[in-house]
Parts: sequence; C-alpha cells; structure tokens
Amino acid sequence: EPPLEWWQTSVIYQVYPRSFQDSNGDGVGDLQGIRSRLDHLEYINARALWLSPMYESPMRDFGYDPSNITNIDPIFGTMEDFDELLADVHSRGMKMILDFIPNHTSDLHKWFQASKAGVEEYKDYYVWTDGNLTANGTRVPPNNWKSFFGDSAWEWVEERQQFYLHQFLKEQPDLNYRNPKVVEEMTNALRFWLERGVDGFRIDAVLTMFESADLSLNEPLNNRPGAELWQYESLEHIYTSHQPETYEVIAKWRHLADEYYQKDGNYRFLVTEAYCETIQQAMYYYHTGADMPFNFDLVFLNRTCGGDCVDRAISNWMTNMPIGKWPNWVIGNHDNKRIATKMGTEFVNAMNTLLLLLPGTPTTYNGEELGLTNIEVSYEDTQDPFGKRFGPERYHEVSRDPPRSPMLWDSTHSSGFSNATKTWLPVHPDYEIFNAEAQRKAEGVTPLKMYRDLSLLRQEATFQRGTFKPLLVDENIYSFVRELEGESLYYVILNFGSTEAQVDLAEQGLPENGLVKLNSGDFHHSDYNVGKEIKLNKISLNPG
Ligand code: ISL
Repeated sequence: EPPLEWWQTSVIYQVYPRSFQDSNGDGVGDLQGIRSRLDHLEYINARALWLSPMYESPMRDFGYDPSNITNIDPIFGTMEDFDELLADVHSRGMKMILDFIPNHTSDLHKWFQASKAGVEEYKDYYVWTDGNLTANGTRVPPNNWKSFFGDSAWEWVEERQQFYLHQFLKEQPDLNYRNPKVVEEMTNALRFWLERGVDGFRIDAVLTMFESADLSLNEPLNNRPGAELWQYESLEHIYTSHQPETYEVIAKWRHLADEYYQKDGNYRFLVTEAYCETIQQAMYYYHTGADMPFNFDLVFLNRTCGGDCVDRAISNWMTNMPIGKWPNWVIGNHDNKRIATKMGTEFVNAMNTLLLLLPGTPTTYNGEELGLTNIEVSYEDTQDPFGKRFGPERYHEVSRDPPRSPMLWDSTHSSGFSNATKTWLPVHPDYEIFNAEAQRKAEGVTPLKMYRDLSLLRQEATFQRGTFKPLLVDENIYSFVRELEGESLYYVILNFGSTEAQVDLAEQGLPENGLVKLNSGDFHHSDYNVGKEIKLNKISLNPG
C-alpha cells in the first residue's frame, strides 16, 4: 500500500478570516490575527489550514465575490502578511489550502468592467445573451434560470444591451468557461498561488461552473417544501448544475497541481465543493481529478436523527464511493447552522467522535471544536446578503450569519477576538464562561479537550488505515469497529437517542464476557473512565 499523503492524515481546519482574530482593532479578523492563533491549531492537532477567501473584494458576499484573485483585501492585510502567515504555517509543519472561486468574480473585477463595456478581448469572459424580445419591444431573460440567492439568474445591462448570467448575487457574474481564455486566466491564478507556496485548494461552487450552451429551460418542480420562500427550490437545475464539461477543467487543474507535486514532492491537494441531490452526483466529482468532493451527509443531520439515521448517512457515502477513493466528513461550515444548534449541545462530542474516528479526512469549521452554538443576529445587524433578501420576518430562516460569529478565545472583551467596540457580527453572549481558554483549563471533559484527544487518537495507524465496519445500529445506537490486523481494534459506540441505553455487544458475535479495559495511554484526562473495565454485554451509555 502506498503511504498516505498529508491530506489523508491531517485534520483540515477551516478558518473564516473575518471571524477568527482581529489584530488591528477594526472589528474584522485578519491575516496577522490568524498568524497569532496558530497555537490553537497545534493544540487540536489540525495540520492543514483551509483559509476562506482573503482576496481583494467589495465583500458583497464576504469575499466569495473577488475583484482581484491574485491580491489580498486590505481589510485582511497585505501580500506580505499573507507570506508571513504561510511561512509560519509551514514552519510548524502544517499545510495551507486556499479557497478558490472559479464560478464567478465580483462585478467590480476589471474583467467584468471591460466585458460590460464591450472591450473586444473581454467580451466573452462572462455569459452574455440578448434575451427574448416581447411584443411590446422590451427584452426579457431568455429562460427561467434562477439565481441561488433568488429571482432571475439574468441581469440586464443597459450599456451592452444584453443580459449576463449570475447563479449567485447579481454582483457575482458567472465566468464563461466555454471561453478558453477564461480557463487560462483561472489556471494562471492557481499557478500564482502555487508559486507562492500553497499546498492545495478548496474549489468553490463547482456545480455551477458550466451551463448548457443552448440555454434550455430548467424543469419546474411542484410542491417542493420551501419553494414559496426560496425560488431556487422551484426548479430542477438540470441545465445549470453538474455539467459534464466541469470534469475537463478540474482535470486540467489536477495536472497543474501534479506538476508542482512532481517538482518538489509536496502533494498539492484539491477538494471540490458541491451540494448534490443524489449520491451519484456527489460521486461524479471523485472522477474529476479532485482528491475528494466534500461529503456533506453529516451536515444535514438534526435532532430527530437516531442511530439508524446516522448509519444511513454514513453508509450512503461508504457504500457508493468508488474503489480506491478516500472518504471525508464535514459537520459544519460557514454556510450552515452550527452542529451544536442542529443536534443539541449534548451531541457535540458524539459528532466530533464520528468526524474524527470514521475512516477518511475530517474537516472542522472554526468553533466546532468548542461546540459553539449559533448566535442570534437581529435583522438590523444582519450582514449576509442571502438573509437580507428575505426581510425582517423571515431572514432568520436562511441567514448564514449565525454560524459566522467571532471565535471565542477567552473571557476578556469580545472574547479576545478584537478590541473594537463593535465587531462585524456580535460576539456570542455566553463568551465569558464559554470559550477556548475556559475549555482548555477546565477540570473535566470539555468539547475542546475531547476534540484534541480524539484528534491525537486519530493518528494511530488503526484510525488512519484500518478497516471500518458498522456494528450494532438501532434507533438510538450507532456503533462501528475500526481494526488494523496486528495493531489494534476499536469499538466506537454512540447513543443518538434521548435516554440512557443499554448496549449488548455480546449479541454482535463478540465474546460474551469480553472485557475492554480503557488504556490510560490513549487519553490525557482522568474523566474518561480510564482503567475501568467494561463488560461487552452490558454497556450503559448516556445520549451523546
Ligand atoms: O450554502 C449552500 C447550502 O447551504 C450552498 O448551496 C452554497 O451556496 C453553494 O454551495 C456555494 O457556496 C459557496 O459559494 C457561494 C458562497 O456564497 C458560499 O459562502 C460558498 O461556500 C458563492 O460564492
């Protein structure tokens, strides 16, 4: 067996730069701030840092709308700050993954400005169309395509007398990947960052990179829940999502990444981001040349999900994954509610246990290692453009602000995140008692200490390379075995029910009076019942 690469053995830790650490007192996090918090990544044994966008941007979508993808936004610092952060990451033996946004740029990007003005060279950098002419002489969009953030995906431009496509905000025009110049420009941008020394990319919103060239109508869907609130749900996006041409572009980026790998022996990692309706769609991205597509199956679990439901989510990926590919798990990110809010705080440790002990690469969104809950953000304080669209009555149903609140470091002003009087999003109200420092120093088990221990345990060969087999599964219990012959065997048993459960593993074909003795070497804290003997036919487990 080939040795595992760094992206297989590391925990990937997502840092949302606006909310991690502010170093200059403007209430917004920045690169020097992140640099000053690298000890935290070491503490939890996260060896790869995925940096959400820090590119120059008007911040209509908080950086996912870059106006220059080879420059740093001044709110986050300078290119020098970036180089310093990267150097520090590398000097700790850690890796850095950038967020790469191929689908669109900001409307303020110089390419779009030139395209809008009809400058020959840039005319076809974006997706333009005349639209249809109505009887009364007005132009209307050519089809029913909807933007992810609502309404038509087409925006009229007086200057050019044409519509352009935007699958996200109208300030995020879609690039035209049928133009080889665009592929070349974006490939050069990747090269720019590879030359600076980054170790990989998270490729954003790959599902929308291509649209069918003949602008076919998307299929209307009747009665899908949420469609009245969110127009995007009223269509099946057959012609605007998951187009096969995506494969070729990502394969090209794989070649580029491999060029660098061959040069210096440091593997360059690619992970794609695409929410999929079917598991087949999700698996398609394993074949694009990316090392893996993010697996969002655990992101959508909620409080009503018991052991069997957890098992379905996990088996879905494990049984459909192409042979020879590598699994991965995600429980949260900057677009989704916090896991503690979705599942309840009592399931934080259970979720982090799944994340870290299942086979494959875990990705943790900053704050999930603390079991942070969503914050409530008033409509006045709402920042997310997606949330704002829905108005004061319903913004909370979709707003992505609640999981984007600042990291909680300690009990000082703004939890040590910033010394500004007002931070860009409110700091969680519980920060005085609930923060990283408190969880590190506490006597008993805390989500942070538990996370750290599991993350260290995950370094054992059995968790890296061992087999995986679901064991007892019922409406409460989800359990599995990790085994590496000649090394060790682990049972991981979790109770996703609401009351204490008695588990009899003897019924699962294990020796009736088998005893498991927890080995003190595995854990650092006394509270894990280290040394206590557990009978396999009588295990009592509290929920979580
Ligand atoms: O948010 C989602 C589901 O909860 C997604 O459908 C998401 O909009 C989509 O996967 C793309 O997300 C990414 O690109 C967006 C940006 O707003 C998101 O923050 C980013 O993660 C546009 O660049």
